Amino acid sequence: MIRSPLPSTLGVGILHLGLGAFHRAHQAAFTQDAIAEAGGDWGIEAVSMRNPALAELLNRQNGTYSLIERRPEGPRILEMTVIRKARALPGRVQEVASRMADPAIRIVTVTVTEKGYGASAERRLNLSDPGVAHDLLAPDEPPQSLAGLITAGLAKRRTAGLGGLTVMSCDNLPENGRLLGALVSEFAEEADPSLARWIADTCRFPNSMVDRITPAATDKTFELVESEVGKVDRAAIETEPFRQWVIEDDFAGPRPAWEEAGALIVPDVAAFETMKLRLLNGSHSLIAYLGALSGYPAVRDVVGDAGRRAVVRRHMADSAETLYSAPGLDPDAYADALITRFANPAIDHRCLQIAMDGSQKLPQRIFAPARTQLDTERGIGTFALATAAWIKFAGGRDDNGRGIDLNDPLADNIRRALAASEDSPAARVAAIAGLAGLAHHGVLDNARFLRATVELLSLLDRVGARAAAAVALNS
Ligand code: CS2
Repeated sequence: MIRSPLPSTLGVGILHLGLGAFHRAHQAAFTQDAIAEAGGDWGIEAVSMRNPALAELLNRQNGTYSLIERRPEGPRILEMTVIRKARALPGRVQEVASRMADPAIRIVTVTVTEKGYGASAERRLNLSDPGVAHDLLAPDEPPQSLAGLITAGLAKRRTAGLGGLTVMSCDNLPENGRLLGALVSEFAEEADPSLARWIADTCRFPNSMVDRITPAATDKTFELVESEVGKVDRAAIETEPFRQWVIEDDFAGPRPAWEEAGALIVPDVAAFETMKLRLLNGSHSLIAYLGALSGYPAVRDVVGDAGRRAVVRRHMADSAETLYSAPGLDPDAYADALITRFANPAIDHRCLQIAMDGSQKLPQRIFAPARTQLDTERGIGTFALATAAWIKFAGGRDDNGRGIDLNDPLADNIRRALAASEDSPAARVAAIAGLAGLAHHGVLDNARFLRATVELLSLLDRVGARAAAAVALNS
């Protein structure tokens, strides 16, 4: 195990919301390395949004955990000590909000996944989100939505007479910082217009592109740490060696020297972000649905199959056509490197993990680039395949008739819509196209896209994912 180089006296400078595996493998690792290189009291206080047991577990370990980098030639285990304290949000919302009024805290980072934002298809507060609805209807009760929590924290900061904060989204959403800033501003405007003005004047919401493939920890993760490090660590996680962080240079105050840890601090992240969302995440979703339908457990199994790998590579090539060029970006080399990362034999990234929350992921991963392909009259085959495979997956049965448990915030509406359309592929596609809250960018209103999706869905029904993928490749 590689020991942490951080001093035990390290102070806290960052409040992080969302203590999942991804944060512990990504921002925590960059921040630990940045402090090791350049110093600064940038320890992290991390908030578990739903899981108090995880916060308790980490606190029992003084915030330390093992990070396993799964390299094809063998694992490397790092001791992580950058998280100085963990907190649990449930039942302690005001306490967490108050942490934003600590002068030592200069940055709030956020990883709450796509659905955690409570945003509508129009990127405004989603009034059908129970947390958002609660906060708007009961402004005197502790907030339940992300925007409500951040607004409450910023209100306390203003009352304490402190300067503004940098609030940085690290989720896989287009213009993630702009989105979070807009939601907070909309919320603050409702609560107190003068607060909204203070936020606009003093706080910053930079966009950032984050990347590190991080499967959920399993018993194998814990067994490896126990045998290599000699202690039980149920907060251990594993990740790939690769990592990338591109951050918009827009801060309200100081920040860690993340560039010393390899992050890129740039004026505009859009080109990096679009490439990553469409090539990596878009392909991930395609792989996840094809894999889950034909019973492949993990991403590496799907790209290990030559036929399916060819479909995925084609999807990357077609997605690359939708990007605008920027200095330093090479989508072709990026795509080749992605295939190698996906095939990493040491990473067991479950298709079902990626397949969840499709209604929140497909808009930016599949529908937005498909829109560009339609507008420029280019190939849409693999985009329609991903859409059809998602619809088939959402129907709840794989190619061998085994049940699939749909995990999606719109699951009830999706199930209802599909149940009403019986077995007809055209009716199922139409039902999904009509789903309230699905940001399909007009793609599911387009005759050419609909035709291709219906055709592929009926192929998936008749011959399964393997044969349908071969047809899409040759279309
Ligand atoms: C994945 C991402 O679960 C998913 O939807 O596509 O978590 C992906 O592994 C990361 O964005 C990689 O950086």
